[in-house]
Amino acid sequence: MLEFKGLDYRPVWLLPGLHPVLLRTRGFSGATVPALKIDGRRVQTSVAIARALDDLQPEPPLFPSDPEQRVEVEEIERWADDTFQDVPRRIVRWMSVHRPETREMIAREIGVPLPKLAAWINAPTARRMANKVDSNDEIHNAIAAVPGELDHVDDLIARKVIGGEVPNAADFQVATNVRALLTVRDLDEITRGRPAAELAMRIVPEFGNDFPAGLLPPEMLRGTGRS
Ligand SMILES: N[C@@H](CCC(=O)N[C@@H](CS)C(=O)NCC(=O)O)C(=O)O
Repeated sequence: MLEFKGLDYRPVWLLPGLHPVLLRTRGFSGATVPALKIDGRRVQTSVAIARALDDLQPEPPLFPSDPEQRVEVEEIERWADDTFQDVPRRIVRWMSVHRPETREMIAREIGVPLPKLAAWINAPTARRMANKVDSNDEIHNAIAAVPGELDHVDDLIARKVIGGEVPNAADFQVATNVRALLTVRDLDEITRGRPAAELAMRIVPEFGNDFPAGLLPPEMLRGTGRS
């Protein structure tokens, strides 16, 4: 969204899992990233950030000026933030607990010194993060939900509420979550070659490394083929 608006920014990467604490030490009151400092003011949650950026730099706008269209964009934004987001969240957090190599991959990717040790130290934190979103109980449901949620995204694109030439706030909220699912290569059969995937790659071409196939149990993937 910052790049869309042509705003200069300096990204700061925090070690996943430890980031809630690191955010506190930087004066943020909430525990989640993305977290933004704009001229000393702190803004958290992607929904609040979209609005803060529109206030700061109105052009190009993240929301349509037509009130009805704005309501529609805000509804999709809310769905992606409240509901859809839990799908990639649960899957990735499940892997970070049950597949320790994913913790090492992440540590290595963000350049933490001694990634093996960092992955080991981060185990209890990974469990806590997974528990926060009921990853253990919900992993089956989360995987089973992927085809339906992506069909819904394809449908929104077909209806042209998202996926237009100029992205809106809902595009960013939806596409980032689809992009997170694309990194889980076990889901390739469900995620690839559909409009949702194209949109995700257009909005977020770079998203860090993929999680290689073979991490999710095959029995959980059964029955999730193309609907
Ligand atoms: N759409 C989101 C995403 C927020 C989010 O869930 N971020 C995760 C990334 S791992 C987080 O920081 N979680 C910390 C926690 O749940 O304690 C937002 O509202 O900003």
